[in-house]
Amino acid sequence: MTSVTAPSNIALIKYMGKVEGTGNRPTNASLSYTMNHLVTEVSIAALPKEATEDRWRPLVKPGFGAPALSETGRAKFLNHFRFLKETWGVPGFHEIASANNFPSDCGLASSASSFAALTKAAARAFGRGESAEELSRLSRRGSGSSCRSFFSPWALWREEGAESVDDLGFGDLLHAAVVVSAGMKQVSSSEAHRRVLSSPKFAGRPERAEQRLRELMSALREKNWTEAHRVTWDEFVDMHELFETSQPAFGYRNRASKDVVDACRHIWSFKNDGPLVTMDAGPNVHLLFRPDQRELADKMVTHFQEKHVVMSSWRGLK
Ligand code: 2P0
Repeated sequence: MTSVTAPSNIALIKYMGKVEGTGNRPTNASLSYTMNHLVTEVSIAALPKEATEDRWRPLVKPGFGAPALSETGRAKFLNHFRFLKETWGVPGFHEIASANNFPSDCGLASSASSFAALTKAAARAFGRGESAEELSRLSRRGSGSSCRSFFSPWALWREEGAESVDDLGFGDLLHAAVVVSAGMKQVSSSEAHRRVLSSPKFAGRPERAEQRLRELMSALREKNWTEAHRVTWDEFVDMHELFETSQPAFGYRNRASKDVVDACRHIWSFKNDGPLVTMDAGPNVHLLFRPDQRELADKMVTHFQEKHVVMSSWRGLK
């Protein structure tokens, strides 16, 4: 049996919108920070010769919880495994077990860590020697955002697969996710990718994202945190406005998300400093702090914990 883990990642420049019919090729490049504290573990074991199909089960391991995989989610996961076996000419059927080290019902369950871990585990189980870049390209076929989970701390995904970016400043950041809602999403990410194409605001979206990517990478290289904050903020608002102007419109932001985001804006307005703030395709709010902002990070986490669960890279789940 082979077991491996892979981390999740949070995009600061978002993958939102696919070039149709191309196996998760994005309409714009994206840049993410790897959340090495939030991982999926996948194990793969060969089934006896009589087996007629691959199957999935929850992995049981202390500190890990099984992802709440829907029927569609399970099929997507097993389809990706079949794709990998076909690509590598691997015969037979297997049992895949997976679990996350973060609660699966906390609204952070991202497909990124699961598909990256599955791709890595399959490569290990079948004795493959592909590079991280090649595994990233293969993983993209299963779920786009997973291709960025092969590199740390920063990953840049332009088209086929992601690559490492080494010269962005500030070192290891502190990550906190303010979990304002743990419910299942009404609109899946895959559906969101389809629907945003119908928004009138999608016109010019790839250009806006590419422009922000250049601005964010320059800001991080030049250690301009304020500019990195501005660009990151504009980008998540742009993505959520696409959702909210799609046809039919949908949205993930709720009152609690707005309160958390407003509190961050308030901090920035009186301190001229604060965390990078972003939101994924969901209601929860992600914060990234520089290592020297530890005191502020602790204060903000303590404050948000009065009402919400906060998962942080330096204090764990509270
Ligand atoms: C991202 N998201 O860049 C963006 C921002 C959500 C918001 O990638 O259909 O699960 O499996 O390729 O990767 C979520 O979409 O979509 C996502 P598929 P995926 O992280």
